[in-house]
Amino acid sequence: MSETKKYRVEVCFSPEEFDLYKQEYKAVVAIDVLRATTAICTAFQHGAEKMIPVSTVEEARALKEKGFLAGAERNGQIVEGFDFGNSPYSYMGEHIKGQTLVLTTTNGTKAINRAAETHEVYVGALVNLDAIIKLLIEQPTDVLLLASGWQGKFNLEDSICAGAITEALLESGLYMSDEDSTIAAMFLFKKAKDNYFGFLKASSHRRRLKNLNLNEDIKYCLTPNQTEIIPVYRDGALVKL
Ligand code: 3SL
Repeated sequence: MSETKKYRVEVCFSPEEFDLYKQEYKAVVAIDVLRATTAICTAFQHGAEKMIPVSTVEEARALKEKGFLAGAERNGQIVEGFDFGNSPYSYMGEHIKGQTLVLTTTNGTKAINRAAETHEVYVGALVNLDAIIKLLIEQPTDVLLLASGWQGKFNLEDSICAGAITEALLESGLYMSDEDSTIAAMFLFKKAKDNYFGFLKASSHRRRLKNLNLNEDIKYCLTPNQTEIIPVYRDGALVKL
């Protein structure tokens, strides 16, 4: 009796480790819960047409000079001269509707661009958690969940989100996993799922954003399932799937 093939889901804790994982997967979900991928999902929910994720401030500035609305964040703060930083609240409202936006952030846009060199890339966050899970169950594929981390290092919030996706995919019976990083992400999710805000209290990025008076951003970013939109990378820009 032949066993049905299972698809593979694994978690990569940082873009720095991406090369160790990247060969085996057809798709990547890039995750930066605080705040880049949340802000991106929010912009599409508020009518953005496209978003061009760029890795450097210089690239963003060059596109801004060509007339694009552009967001730039470094170390949690708006880079001088840009229209927005990375707060999801900046990406809500009429000014977003129909726009092609440019965005550069400390980690999130770099993770997206890194993965997009070789893979189909979806943008995931807690705000579109169930939509990502539904997509990967309805259209199963070998998928790597790529946490953006912080400056190449592990972070808790992206790992928890990756753990939530993994648990649902494994429960579907369509997927298997093999890596300890994936098991660890699921453990973290199980511990955190009843109170993300409380669980992340001591986390480095929550503290960093709190010190910048961005507690409302944190609450928004940690509230699951606010949109069904899944941004996908196509030809140099993110669009709605
Ligand atoms: O690292 C990133 O890409 C950002 O999301 C960091 S911040 O939340 O805007 O500080």
